[in-house]
Amino acid sequence: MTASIPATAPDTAKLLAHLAAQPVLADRLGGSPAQWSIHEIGDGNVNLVFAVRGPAGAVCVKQAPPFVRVAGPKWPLTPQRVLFEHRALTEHRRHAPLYVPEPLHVDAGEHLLAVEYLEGHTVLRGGLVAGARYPHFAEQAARYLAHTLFFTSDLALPAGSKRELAALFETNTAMCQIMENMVFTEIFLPHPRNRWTSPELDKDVHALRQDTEAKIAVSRLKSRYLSSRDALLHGDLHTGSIMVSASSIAVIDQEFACYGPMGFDLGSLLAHLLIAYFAAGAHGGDRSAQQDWLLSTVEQIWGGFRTHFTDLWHTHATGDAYPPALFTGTAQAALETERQRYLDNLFTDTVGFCGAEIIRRVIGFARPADFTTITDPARRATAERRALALARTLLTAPTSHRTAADLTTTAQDS
Ligand code: SR1
Ligand code: MG
Repeated sequence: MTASIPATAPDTAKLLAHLAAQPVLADRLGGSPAQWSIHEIGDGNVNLVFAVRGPAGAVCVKQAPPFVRVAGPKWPLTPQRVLFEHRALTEHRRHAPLYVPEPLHVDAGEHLLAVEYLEGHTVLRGGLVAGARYPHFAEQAARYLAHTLFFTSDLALPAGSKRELAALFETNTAMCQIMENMVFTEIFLPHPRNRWTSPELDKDVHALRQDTEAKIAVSRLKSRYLSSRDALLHGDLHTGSIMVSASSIAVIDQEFACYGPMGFDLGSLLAHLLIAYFAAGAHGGDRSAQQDWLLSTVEQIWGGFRTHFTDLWHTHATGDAYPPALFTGTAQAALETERQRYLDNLFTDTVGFCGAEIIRRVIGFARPADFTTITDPARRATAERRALALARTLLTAPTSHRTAADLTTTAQDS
């Protein structure tokens, strides 16, 4: 991001006083507030994030200003977003406790959320930009996705519980609107928030604005995002929303959580791994081993997700969709065929959403550090143009990608 951070000095003394009044936080930090330290550590676009340390431990505190952090007060945004994040953390942690941090405290009035401090973890995107690989990441991400999406869907939840849960997220309107505008609409228009590598990509951006086939395809996906209530999504699952260590991952930043199409989360994560793949080729030095790992990670995430999701459907089909009572005896084979058709359709959705997310990260407001840290504009534009070429193909021809290997082959050929 090149936008400047507004000069709003956070009132850290007030924040510490608030934390001190919460026994769960005061106990975790230990000692007295005079012994606590507080540092702003956030690098995201939307909120302030603080590391608070005491003699006994640390907590991570997120504070939502009533505007978008990197834009300042000229872009107001509801500070109630921390409530939706807390709800999603709580729900997703029930289903994937190994991969979702513990929420410790939320305060609607102060617009702050405290979660466990993830000692020894760094933001995945930062690691990828530095050239790192994480051998366990694909398996952990696949399990996280399978568990959070399956257990919040109609395959696992009785209809009444599912509707009640979905209703808790139905009014995360302001955050969903950001996605509706930024992912599916603004980038195809001459919107003032759009940014790209100019003048190198000017013609590409102009071509996209005239690209009716792409606009139909992205509008079809927007309609899915607006109308689907398939599962509780993270809603913004990029590599800046995942903390990693050598052996574990923790998925953070659930403020965009909503019920929606499962392919939105899957496609977003794959998009950012592919963005890292293209960027790695332009950072300088030999990054071929990392690039191979990134493509293999894309394939392993989809493959692992498909396996785990199918297994859960076999073992935990406690929801009202596909009632097991209808599929006894020989009908079980037909149900198995239907499961595979369901997952094939989900992959088609995933491919399309992946394309949409890549495009908006090349020419939209929230450009990722993978690209923006490439200092040579010509090299950056080459990487971004390859990403755009892949993205357009995914967006307009999702069904010609039947497997994750098809997807990575198209990436290599782009
Ligand atoms: C207001 S900017 C919104 C984007 O930045 C965040 O990092 C999210 O990814 C979101 O899409
Ligand atoms: Mg975020």
